[in-house]
Amino acid sequence: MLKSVVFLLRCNSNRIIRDQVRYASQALPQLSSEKYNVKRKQFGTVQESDINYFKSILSEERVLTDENDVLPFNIDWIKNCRGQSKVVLKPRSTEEVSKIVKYCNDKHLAVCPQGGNTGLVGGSVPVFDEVVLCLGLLNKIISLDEISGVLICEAGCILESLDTCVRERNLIMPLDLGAKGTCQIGGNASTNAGGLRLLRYGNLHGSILGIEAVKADGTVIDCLTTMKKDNTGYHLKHLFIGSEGTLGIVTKVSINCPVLPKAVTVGFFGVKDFQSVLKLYKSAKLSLGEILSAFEMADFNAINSSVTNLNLPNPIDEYPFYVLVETHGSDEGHDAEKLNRFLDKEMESGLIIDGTVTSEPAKMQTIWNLRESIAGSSLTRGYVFKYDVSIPLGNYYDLVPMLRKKLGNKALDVYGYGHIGDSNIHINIVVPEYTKEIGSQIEPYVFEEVSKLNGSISAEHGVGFRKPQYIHYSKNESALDLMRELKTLMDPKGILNPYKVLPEK
Ligand code: FAD
Ligand code: 2HG
Ligand code: ZN
Repeated sequence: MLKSVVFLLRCNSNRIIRDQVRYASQALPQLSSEKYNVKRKQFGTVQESDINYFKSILSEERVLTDENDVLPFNIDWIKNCRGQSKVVLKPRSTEEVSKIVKYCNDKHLAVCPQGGNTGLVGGSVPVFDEVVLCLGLLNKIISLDEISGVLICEAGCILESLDTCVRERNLIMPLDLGAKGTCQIGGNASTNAGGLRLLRYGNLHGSILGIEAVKADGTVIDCLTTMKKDNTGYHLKHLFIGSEGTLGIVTKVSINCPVLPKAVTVGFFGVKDFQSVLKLYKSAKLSLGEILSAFEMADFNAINSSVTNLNLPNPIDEYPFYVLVETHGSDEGHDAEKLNRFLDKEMESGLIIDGTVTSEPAKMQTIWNLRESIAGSSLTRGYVFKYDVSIPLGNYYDLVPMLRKKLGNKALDVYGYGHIGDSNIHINIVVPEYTKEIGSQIEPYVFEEVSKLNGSISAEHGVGFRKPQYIHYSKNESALDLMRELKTLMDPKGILNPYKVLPEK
């Protein structure tokens, strides 16, 4: 039976955001414009008359202008970028978003859309004085069809809250990531977020069935279909998925939710070298088949970073590499048996040196925490250069030892971890502090090497503010020209998220 639920989600991540803000105000990052030597484009500057207009459509309390209130919206999650916006707007509906964007377009005011501000490439914060368009109050679930599994919701819904909600109806969200408690579905759509189970549930170009978005001139594009099949002309939703707020503001999505697995099992294994990780991946696909839902790898330094910096327990001994395998299936005994059989087989073959398999929720959570916490584990040690690349599996790990050798003791730590099933490795380089000198030893070197290996310089986090000048390593000039033509068509004045994604000609 078709069931429709209309209710409001409460934002359960305020605490996380506030903690981050307190830290940010203690140690303000350098202004992005100075750090990266960027020139302001010829946009208008927000005037008092503009603020009055915004207050007239949103009401006083949803227009932030106090410096302290605005500050957290100017700083990104890794505290690498800092913008200089003077105003944050908090619309509550598509109509309000449309009015704001139309007004900004008419007045030539630049706009920076912001979701949960967990992006890792500086795309979510302004560079200069762009108006910050905070989507967090567009947080209503509009409907959930329990039979088809199609959820329709507003862009500001927090991923974890959506997951909690659909779980009550025996469904799950098709994506999961370490930032789930703060990131928003509109931000996920706009970055085409990958995450921990892409291997099983596919990427958002497939899971997102429809999108409602607001163009730069304020036009609302309603492509919010709930149909899995819709071949009526151009597939416009894809323009907004992964375009990082440069082509439009995502206001609603319809998304296909898989069924809640009755049985979940997690294995955590110690492995002697990277070749064994690859062999194990092949073997896991053969042994576990359709129940394999995640295959993650992390080197010793990555796991050690969670263990030593965050005091998290490691359920097994220390090994050069670790592999996390998860299954989603329908029969607990059956799935655990399959995973145990895989463990026994590969312990005997020597691919797995040590391991643990569990279906107990608390134990599974401990293992996932260890993996998901790696991203934030070194942030208190200094500055972390983060690379998010995809490389064909045979060469997947090559860059980590190369970077260790190249940087020597200039780096406090270099580690690699990631989503093997997606050929996506995250390389984190921890240095005492950011300097241009160390930056120039790493970039463009990393991107050149990725390009030589036929990889992508951005597998899942996007291009944002940090990588437009390197996008040519993964996109040729004719592709970039088409991107520019699309941008001009959809946002002729270039007000949406300037300085991001597209390189200067
Ligand atoms: P924001 O950071 O606010 O914005 C990201 C970009 O999207 C910006 O360019 C912004 O302008 C734009 N944007 C946001 N909302 C909208 C909207 N409604 N309309 C138009 N544009 C919009 N990413 C992965 O892909 N996989 C992972 O496994 C993963 N793990 C992470 C773990 C941690 C601990 C952290 C901090 C980040 C991780 N990320 C990961 C990166 C990040 O969480 C994702 O990119 C996420 O999708 C961003 O969502 P957000 O709501 O925070 O968006
Ligand atoms: C992950 O897979 C994220 O944990 C974050 O994509 C990666 O911070 C990173 O480098
Ligand atoms: Zn990732």
